[in-house]
Amino acid sequence: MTLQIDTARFKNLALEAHENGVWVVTLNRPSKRNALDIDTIEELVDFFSVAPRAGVSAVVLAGAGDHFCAGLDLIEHHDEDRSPADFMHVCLRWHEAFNKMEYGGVPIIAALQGAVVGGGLELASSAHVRVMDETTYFALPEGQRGLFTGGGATIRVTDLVGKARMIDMMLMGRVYSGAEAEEVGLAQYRVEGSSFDKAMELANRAAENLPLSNFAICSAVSHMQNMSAMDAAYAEAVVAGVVNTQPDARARLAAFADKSGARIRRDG
Ligand code: 1HE
Repeated sequence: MTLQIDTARFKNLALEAHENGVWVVTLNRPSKRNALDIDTIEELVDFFSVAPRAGVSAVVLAGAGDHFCAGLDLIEHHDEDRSPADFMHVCLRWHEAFNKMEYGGVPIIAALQGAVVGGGLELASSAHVRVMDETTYFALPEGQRGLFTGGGATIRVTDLVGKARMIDMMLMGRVYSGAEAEEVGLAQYRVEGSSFDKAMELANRAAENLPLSNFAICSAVSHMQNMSAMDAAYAEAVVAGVVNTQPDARARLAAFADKSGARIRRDG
């Protein structure tokens, strides 16, 4: 059963379907530096709930304008004057969206420019691959704003950079950019040109893999991180049992056997 994505329902996200089932999902409130209000979060939940069953082979996640994302919509948060319970529920919706991304099985490549801060970094860290350019910078300014991360940074950003750097980023408002940001693990690719073009190239490359392989890579690895080593090894065997015997893989294995399949070379 293949679901349809009703693009007309989306207002804060711009959606574009490209060839090979690659979709571009763009945060589209550049005048607000793509700050994440509750409507944007709900649209992310909607899109990433349907994408795995709608033939989406890969996603490029981008932000319109000069900045990827300024994090939580601070104006909405100020105006709503939320109770602790209200904000807990807001955070649970963020988790719903970001878990759908990380565990959904569809490769997500984030194209980052300008500010990737606060909740914007939480969003970016829910993607599977991050591409930065020379304008990109990362920070967690929550501490300075009298706030705390609520969209999964304590888990995902800590996974990327380690606990000591995470605490330093939050305490000091430390900003990472350039080679240093790449070295600490905030992005896997850094380009001089357009991060979007590179992200498209990577998304198209991932889309050449069989969908079931990509599903396993972009869900099983994350699930296994949450398991004991014994359980993860067992789950890996079960996933490999399903993926590595898929009928669609036979042609690729046959191509290796008859020597027409590509060999892995040092220069890629
Ligand atoms: C916003 C937001 C926002 C901009 N919420 N409206 N996040 C932050 O602490 C980042 C806050 N934003 C900034 O530091 C800067 O805006 C930027 C570095 C991202 C961009 O600077 P700049 O000079 O290009 O833009 P600007 O003039 O600051 O803002 C332009 C407009 O965007 C302006 O609106 P306008 O109607 O007055 O034109 C800003 O109000 C609006 N804007 N950022 C709402 N964040 C689940 S917990 C997560 C916790 C967090 O994410 S804490 C938030 C961290």
